[in-house]
Amino acid sequence: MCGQCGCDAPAAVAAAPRQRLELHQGLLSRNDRQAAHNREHFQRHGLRTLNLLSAPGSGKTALLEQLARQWPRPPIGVIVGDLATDNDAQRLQAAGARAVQIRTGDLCHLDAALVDQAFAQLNCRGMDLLVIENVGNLVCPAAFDLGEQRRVAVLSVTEGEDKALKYPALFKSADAVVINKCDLAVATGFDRRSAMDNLQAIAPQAELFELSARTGEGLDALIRWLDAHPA
Ligand SMILES: Nc1nc2c(ncn2[C@@H]2O[C@H](COP(=O)(O)OP(=O)(O)OP(=O)(O)O)[C@@H](O)[C@H]2O)c(=O)[nH]1
Ligand SMILES: [Zn+2]
Ligand SMILES: [Zn+2]
Ligand SMILES: [Zn+2]
Repeated sequence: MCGQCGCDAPAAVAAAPRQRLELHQGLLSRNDRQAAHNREHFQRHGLRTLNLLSAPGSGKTALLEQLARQWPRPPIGVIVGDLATDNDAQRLQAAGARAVQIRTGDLCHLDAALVDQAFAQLNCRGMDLLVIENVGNLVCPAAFDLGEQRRVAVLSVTEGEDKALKYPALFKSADAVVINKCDLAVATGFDRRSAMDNLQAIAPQAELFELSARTGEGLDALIRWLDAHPA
């Protein structure tokens, strides 16, 4: 895990519980100020903004490749965080998105300051949708507001039905949950009813979309939801 969210900072580890709490709260309040700045910045540019979160490999980039092709007013913008490679930005650019990669090194989530730096590199003229693809991780990204309007969590059928129960903070903070890889649901024996019950128990506020980023089936409903919420 990383130092910035406090999960393994030496000072945090050595500190007494109360000091550890204060260190963590200090980091988050600094992030919240930067996030408020980002939010104003995005609004001035007339951008709808999403923070896309999931475990590694759930299909965030695959979903955005389809969205880049099908969004009614292309191009979309993407800020994408990964520990070590530019692979996702290259895939997204090939799909027609304007993509900026943030290489986080050993940092296991994006924070608002990293997003602000990346946004400065993005040409957002003529763009009305900006998606921030977070680092694949179901834990600490949930604690960091990036200045987005909405959060979308992705859960793929290959991960099992209980992820919302195991990682409630992320799912509780989501405005929408995408169940991805539905083309594999039968092959993996995905228990749809159980997954829906778990999501309903943890995240009753979230809109649900079932789709396949591979085939594009079901993406139209997500696009309608995004389109219905202006910047
Ligand atoms: N069958 C199937 N495969 C999918 C689907 N969506 C993604 N995949 C595959 O799943 C793998 C991971 O997809 P990515 O889009 O790289 O996942 P990601 O969430 O962006 O991964 P990280 O950025 O590493 O966290 C790739 O091999 C994709 O082709 C889907 O809907 N169906
Ligand atoms: Zn990705
Ligand atoms: Zn972290
Ligand atoms: Zn700024």
